[in-house]
Amino acid sequence: MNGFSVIGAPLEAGAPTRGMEDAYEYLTGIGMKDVFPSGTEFTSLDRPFPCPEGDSKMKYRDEVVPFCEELAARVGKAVSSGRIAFTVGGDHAVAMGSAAGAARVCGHENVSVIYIDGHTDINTENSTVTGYIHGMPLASLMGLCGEKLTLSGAPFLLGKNTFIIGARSIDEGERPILKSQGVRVYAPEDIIAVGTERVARDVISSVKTKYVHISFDVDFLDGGVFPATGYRMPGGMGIEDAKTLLAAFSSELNVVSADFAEYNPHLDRDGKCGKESLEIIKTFVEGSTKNIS
Ligand SMILES: [Mn+2]
Repeated sequence: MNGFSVIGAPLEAGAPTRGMEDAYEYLTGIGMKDVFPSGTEFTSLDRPFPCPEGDSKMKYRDEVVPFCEELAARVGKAVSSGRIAFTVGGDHAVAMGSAAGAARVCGHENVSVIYIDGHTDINTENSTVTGYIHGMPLASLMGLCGEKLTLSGAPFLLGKNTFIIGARSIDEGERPILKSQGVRVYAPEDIIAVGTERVARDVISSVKTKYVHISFDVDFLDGGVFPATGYRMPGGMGIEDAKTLLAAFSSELNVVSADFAEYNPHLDRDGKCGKESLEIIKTFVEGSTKNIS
């Protein structure tokens, strides 16, 4: 790869809470551009035009899906020109678009997704409890959702190339999907048992594809450590764990695109989580820079 394209993805219709839409603008305001090397492109998608909630099993589908199509096109364009596409969400439904964009360029059987998240995000419109699309991006990418929740050209991802790290909230309806697709899941207790570095090694040696997409949701972090997100949950990991994983993956794998999702600056009263977000992003950038020529 020869540089970075940072893409703002101001989407919040995929989630029940408001405010993630402003993350790109907020992080830019506190110095995100300084975290990336000179020559980095910075662009943002426009906010989606508000649509009615619609089908209760795929809320705001008419807002989320076209937005993700556009994001996929932007990410695809960056990756095909040799740039690492770094998507700043937005709610985690953005992964439906960003990973699809990478897979369209690289080939769906050639991309692994490392999904660092407190949830497994593999619901379909049939299994969902909440109806919000940010709980469905992995299922959509694998082509397990119906036509209305599927971007053109799917499937974009195989279960055997999918690794979820940090999940501690798994819906009953997601368990059979994870199992049948052969997705590997590392819960916080699995990480604590062997250490974060060991989990990083294990995932790196298990990746069999030429290309990798990394998707980071801030609710991987413990809700007490990082409260600036809509779904605060206890039992999560720490900032250092996030850095350890991102440093290892970005420097040792051929990462073509990545997401940073679900940071909500409106819930960040003292600005601490914003600063930590930049630290986490910086770790990824420094690791990836080793692979840039
Ligand atoms: Mn998520």
